[in-house]
Amino acid sequence: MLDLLSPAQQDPILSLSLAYRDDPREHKMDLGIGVYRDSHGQTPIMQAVKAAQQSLAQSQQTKAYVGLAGNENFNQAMVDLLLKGTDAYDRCAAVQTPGASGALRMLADLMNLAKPVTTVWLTDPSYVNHKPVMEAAGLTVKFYPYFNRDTKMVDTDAMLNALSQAGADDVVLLHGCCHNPTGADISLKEWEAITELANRNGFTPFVDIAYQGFGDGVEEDARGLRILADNVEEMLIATSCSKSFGLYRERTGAAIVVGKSAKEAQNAKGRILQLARSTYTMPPDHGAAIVETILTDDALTKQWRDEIEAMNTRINALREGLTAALRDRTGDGYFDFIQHHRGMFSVLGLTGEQVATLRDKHGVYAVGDSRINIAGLAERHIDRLADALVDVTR
Ligand code: PLP
Ligand code: TYF
Repeated sequence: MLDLLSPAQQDPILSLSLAYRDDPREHKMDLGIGVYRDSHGQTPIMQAVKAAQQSLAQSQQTKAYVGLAGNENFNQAMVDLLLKGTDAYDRCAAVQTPGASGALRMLADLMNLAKPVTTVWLTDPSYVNHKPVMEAAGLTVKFYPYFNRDTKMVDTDAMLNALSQAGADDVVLLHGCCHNPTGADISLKEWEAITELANRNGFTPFVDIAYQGFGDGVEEDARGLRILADNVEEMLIATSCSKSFGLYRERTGAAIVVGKSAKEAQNAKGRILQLARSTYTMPPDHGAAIVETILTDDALTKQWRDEIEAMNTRINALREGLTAALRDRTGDGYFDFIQHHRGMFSVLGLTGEQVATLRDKHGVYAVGDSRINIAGLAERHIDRLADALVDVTR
C-alpha cells in the first residue's frame, strides 16, 4: 500500500528552517518561520507563562482526560479577550483546539457540514495553510484581491469591489490583525465597509486572529473583529495562543462561533465537538491550563500584558530602525511601507531571484514570496540587512 504514495509536497516555510539550520555560515540570518526572537536570537518563555507553569506544577492533581471541549475556563477567557463588551458576547460558544490550526480545520469541517457548497474567500496572498486546510475539508477556495504589490499596502478598492460579489454561500476569511504574510492590515474604516457588505449580501465573516497583541496592543488588535461582532448575526473565529503567549509547541488555540442566538451557538459547538471526536478527540491540556492560570489571576494578567506590550513596542522599533537604515542608504522612501506594516511579517515585493540572492550571497533567509520576519531580526543586524536589501534591489 505505502508504495502507492507519491512524495509529499514540502511546507515551504518549514523546509526553509531546515535549510537555515544546515547553513554553516556564521553570519546567517533567519527571517523565515514566524517565531518571535529577542535581541539575543532566543524565543524566550514569557515570565507570566513560567510563573503559571510553576503554579500548575504545584497545584495540578491529575492528568485524567478533560473533555471534548478542553478547558472551559480557558474557552471563556478566550471569549473574554476577544468579545467582551460586544453584542456577540452572549450568543457565542468556544471550543479549545490544538492551536489555531485545529480551530481552522474544525470550523472548515463545520462549514462543510452545514453547507457543503460553501466557497471560502481568502486574501491574495494568505497564510500558507489556509488553502490546504479549507480544501482538505472539502470546501472550494477563492482568493480576493488584497495586497497591492506596488504600494505594498492593502488594495482597498479592489478588495471591496471583489467582496461586494460575495453572497450567502460564501465565507470571507479575514486576518484579525498582523496579516500573514504581508504585514498590511485593513483599517477600521475597511472593517466597517466589510461589515456592511456582510449584512447587505449575506456572506459569513470568518476571522483568523493569530497575533493578538503583536500589532498595536491586545485591545487595539481586536478592534476590527469587534466591529463585526457588534453588527453581524453570525461569524466564525479561529484564535491562537502560539504567538500571544509564546506557547507555539503546546498547540493552544480556540474555535469560537457566534450565532443569531445563544442556543444556535451552543448547537454549533455540539457539532464541533462531534467533529473533534472523529479527528483528534480532545485537545492537549498544558497550554490551555497555563493561559487559564494567567488570565484568571490579575497580577499574572498584568505581567502578560506588560510582556506582550514590550514585544510589540520592540517589533515596531525594529520596523522604524530598518526603515530608517534603508532611507539612509537609498535616499528615498521606497521601503517606508515596512514602518506602516504591523505584526511579525512584511512582504518586501522582491522577485524569487532576489530572494535567492539574499540567501545565497548574504545568508539572509526570507520566505520565497519575499516575506521577512521582522520579529526574528536582532537590532545589531539591522544595518547588515539594509545593506543586503539595497544590494539585491538597486
Ligand atoms: N493562522 C495564521 C494567520 C497564522 O499565521 C498561523 C501561524 O502559526 C496559524 C493560524 C496557526 O497557528 P497555531 O500555531 O496556533 O496553529
Ligand atoms: O507563517 C508562519 O511562519 C507561522 C508558522 O506550516 C508556521 O505561522 C509556518 C508554517 C506552517 C505552520 C506554521
